[in-house]
Amino acid sequence: MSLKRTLIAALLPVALVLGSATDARADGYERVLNGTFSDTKSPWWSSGNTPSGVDLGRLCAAVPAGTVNPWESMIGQNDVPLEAGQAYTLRFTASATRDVTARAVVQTTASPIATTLNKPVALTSTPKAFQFVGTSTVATRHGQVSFQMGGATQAYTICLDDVSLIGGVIPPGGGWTYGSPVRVNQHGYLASGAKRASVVSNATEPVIWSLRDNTGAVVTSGSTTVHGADPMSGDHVHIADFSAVRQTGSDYTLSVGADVSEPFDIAAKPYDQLRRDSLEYFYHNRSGIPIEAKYVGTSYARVAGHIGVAPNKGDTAVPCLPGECDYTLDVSGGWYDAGDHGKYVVNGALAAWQLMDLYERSLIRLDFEGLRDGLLAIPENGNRVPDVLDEARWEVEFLLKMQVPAGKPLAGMAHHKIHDLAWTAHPMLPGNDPQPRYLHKPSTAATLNLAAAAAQCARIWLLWDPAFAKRCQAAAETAWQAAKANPAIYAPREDGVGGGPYDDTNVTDEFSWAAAELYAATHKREYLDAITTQLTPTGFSWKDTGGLADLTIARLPLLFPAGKVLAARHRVLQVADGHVADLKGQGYPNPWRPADGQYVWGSTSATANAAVIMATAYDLSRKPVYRDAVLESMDYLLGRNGLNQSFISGYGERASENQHHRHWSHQLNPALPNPAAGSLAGGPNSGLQDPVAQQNLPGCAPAKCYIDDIGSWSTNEVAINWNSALAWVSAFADTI
Ligand code: 9MR
Repeated sequence: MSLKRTLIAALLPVALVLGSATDARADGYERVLNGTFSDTKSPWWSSGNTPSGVDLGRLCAAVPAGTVNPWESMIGQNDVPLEAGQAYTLRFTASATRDVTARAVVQTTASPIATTLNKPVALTSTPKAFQFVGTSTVATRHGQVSFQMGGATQAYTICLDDVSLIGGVIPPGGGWTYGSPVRVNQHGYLASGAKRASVVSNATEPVIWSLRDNTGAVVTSGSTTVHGADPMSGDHVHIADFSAVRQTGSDYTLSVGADVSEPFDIAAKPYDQLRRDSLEYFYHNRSGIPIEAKYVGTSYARVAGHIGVAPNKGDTAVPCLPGECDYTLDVSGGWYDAGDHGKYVVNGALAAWQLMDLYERSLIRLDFEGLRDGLLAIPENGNRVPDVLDEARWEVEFLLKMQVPAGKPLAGMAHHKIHDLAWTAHPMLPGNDPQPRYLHKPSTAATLNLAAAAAQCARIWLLWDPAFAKRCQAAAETAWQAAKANPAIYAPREDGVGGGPYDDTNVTDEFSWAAAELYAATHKREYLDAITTQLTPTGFSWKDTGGLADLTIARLPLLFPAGKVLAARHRVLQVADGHVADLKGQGYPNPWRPADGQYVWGSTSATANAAVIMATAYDLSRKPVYRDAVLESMDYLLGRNGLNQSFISGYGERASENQHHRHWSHQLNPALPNPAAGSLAGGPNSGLQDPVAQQNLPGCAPAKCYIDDIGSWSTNEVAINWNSALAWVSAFADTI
């Protein structure tokens, strides 16, 4: 506990005695979310045998008879923050359809369990208000408030309302410190590239910085330029520029007064390992194949997931959701999307496309490393095919399996996704997932993304495996025809239980992107005419793929009419200029700046994809400004940001290590590993959609809405489309 907090804690009883009206802490801070059940149950849950729902603004649950222990039938809320030594007051109103005694509990859930309070509650049919006080012996972000009804001899219904837990001295969203105000790329700077740091300082005049080597000797000094207020982080920022230093070395530090940055390297090739680690992320997350210790080491090795072996219910013969089709498909293989075990065609196609694009860039720029068989620790690393293509093929094979078979309704369309019926608990190794899995109905967006990736596959694999290329081409053209015949089948936003929705109701962009790839593969006029979108400052994402048409055209100047190529190149440069301006206009070097000031879910991928566009501009123009901006974007991802946080696990002193993932769950079970090195966290997200973010980040500045906690799926998940962007940029950064 910091001195300041110790003082606050010591003074708290005085404040309570005096009843200070001005001290918000005298009343304590609310620690549960949604205690009034105004319209939704979330984030409250109940045991599987205790179905519950919101009824007239209360949470009511059907308690079964026949259990023995209190905890065998529960209603609860997790991730409630508790502070050691602080008193908490639990209040609620409850009733039951029989006269029963339940228990009200505040405790931690991991052993050894620390109990703040555990009280009997006598319930009748008349709602009654209860109040209990207890003191927490531990500090945790993962306390639990629960109502335990197990042991009932007869079934009954319990209803709860106005649940409140008040206490603690750290305000919600407060108590954050971000370490040194001197913010650097904590991994390392390219010796021949730009080297800048951001310094949080309220000074309105430049301040002196010093660069020290790992002996502590000052290498050089200079003074900052005052950038000023940075609206996205809320910080007042200076910039220190030490680009002139080219001497390689490890553990340099940058200091301003007594403040010292995290250590960093200056290296000739700082990104060679990251380009491989970020690609090996995909092998780690493969479905349908054992992940072998000889490639990943013993702590990451695991059995194959979802190959029809119990307790798995998939993925070798997966039915549709009831009533939606009369067949099953073998959809084994592919990559798990993210922290969940879902597999989604929209996103999978984008990620596979980005890896194939990375390969193609390597081919065109003669980056032999990117073409190397043996680059990665994967089973196919001796098959004389570039490893990055092997990895992409693992996903493309899965995408092809998601197509509706000939002779069936909607033949040629792609099923939108396959995933568990309900969300599985954490931790959960893929092979242990017991949930039934279903194909969800086809969508136009999935069909077109499949068409795009399969067309690109057809072009690229001609060189390596013509038979596979032919299969890809047939799948792509069939998908295109099917999408044209069914141009408006949209995946619903509500379909988000057990898997994400990847919903999208505008597929103009998907048509256009697929058309660009199909034209490159076939040269059929029909496709050329169907390219209707352009790259714009909003770039591209899984939902907005229109800009990718221009990237494909710019990548393949010999395959498109000259007029289209010139226009696409012009737009790439123009959009890249906008990103460079946004990067330079911010206190921390983020080329992505949201027009509405709100950071999005997966914002680090928006940064990485903006860097992809600037990198493409560099490839087209060879202007150093683009190259430097890409490198500075890496600085942002690797720690030069408002949080002093590297979002890439294993890279930097303060790197994300608790990303939301079903089995990289060390935070929940020390026997399991942290995310593998090179895994990109989603990053700051103003939406705060998960309870951990809601508890700990309210009021955050957009660029600071991030918490490295496994429970924060809306700020700290990993995902294939985010790592594909990271892999692309890392490979680029390794070749310039
Ligand atoms: O990356 C997706 C983000 O753009 C959406 O806002 C969010 C909510 O729909 O879903 C994200 O994707 C998640 C997917 O739905 C399920 N697997 C995990 C993905 C990353 O969080």
